[in-house]
Amino acid sequence: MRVYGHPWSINTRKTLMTLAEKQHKAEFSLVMLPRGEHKLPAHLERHPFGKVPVLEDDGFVLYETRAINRYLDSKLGGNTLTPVALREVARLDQWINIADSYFIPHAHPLIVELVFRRYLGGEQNAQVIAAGRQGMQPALDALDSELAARPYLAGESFSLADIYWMPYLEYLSQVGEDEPIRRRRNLAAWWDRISNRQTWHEVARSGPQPYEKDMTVDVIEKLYRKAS
Ligand SMILES: N[C@@H](CCC(=O)N[C@@H](CS)C(=O)NCC(=O)O)C(=O)O
Repeated sequence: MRVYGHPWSINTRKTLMTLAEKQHKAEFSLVMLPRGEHKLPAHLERHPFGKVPVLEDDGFVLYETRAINRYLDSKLGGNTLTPVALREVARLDQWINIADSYFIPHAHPLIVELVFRRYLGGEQNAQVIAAGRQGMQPALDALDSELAARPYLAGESFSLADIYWMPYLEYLSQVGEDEPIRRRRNLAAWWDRISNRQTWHEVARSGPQPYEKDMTVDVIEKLYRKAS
């Protein structure tokens, strides 16, 4: 089994976290997004839209993070990340859709400015930052009120829905944008609970990070290219 992706990529991290929870070590092939490798023919053959991650499993090639993670969860042992109960499955889908519709459209541009702008070139856009900060508040309110009722988004156990939110909250926390998380009690408790999982430390807190001072993209290339 092989994952094509980049260790800093938000969507790659969702898949790496799923694999970590399933206690499965896949091969990793670095796709250097900062060098545009995701738009080269070799990668477009795997993913016609030129994105990461892509999963390859014994000749079966799959792209789109949600589909990949569902596949991994069904196929592999380890923790079960999809509930069985009808209403918990519905909640899982609901919270992934809420992220897609009401959170990511605001949080992602904010993270691009605060974390990735320095690798993309150009100046930070203050308007995008302000709009992102403001725009993500209703989704954080909804999270906070929902998490008053249960420990995880789908129900009593950690699931693919929780994983879906993690990379955004991680980057926001690491660049000092954690006040909106901290001031919401249930959200803060949930974030502490899920981000302190050993698996998350392995996926998102070990190795070089894009928000570190003096970090360059070459560091990742040197580290992962020889392993690819
Ligand atoms: N809908 C896709 C989105 C994947 C995606 O946007 N990946 C980002 C990295 S987190 C990417 O490849 N960006 C490169 C680009 O858009 O050019 C999925 O869920 O896998």
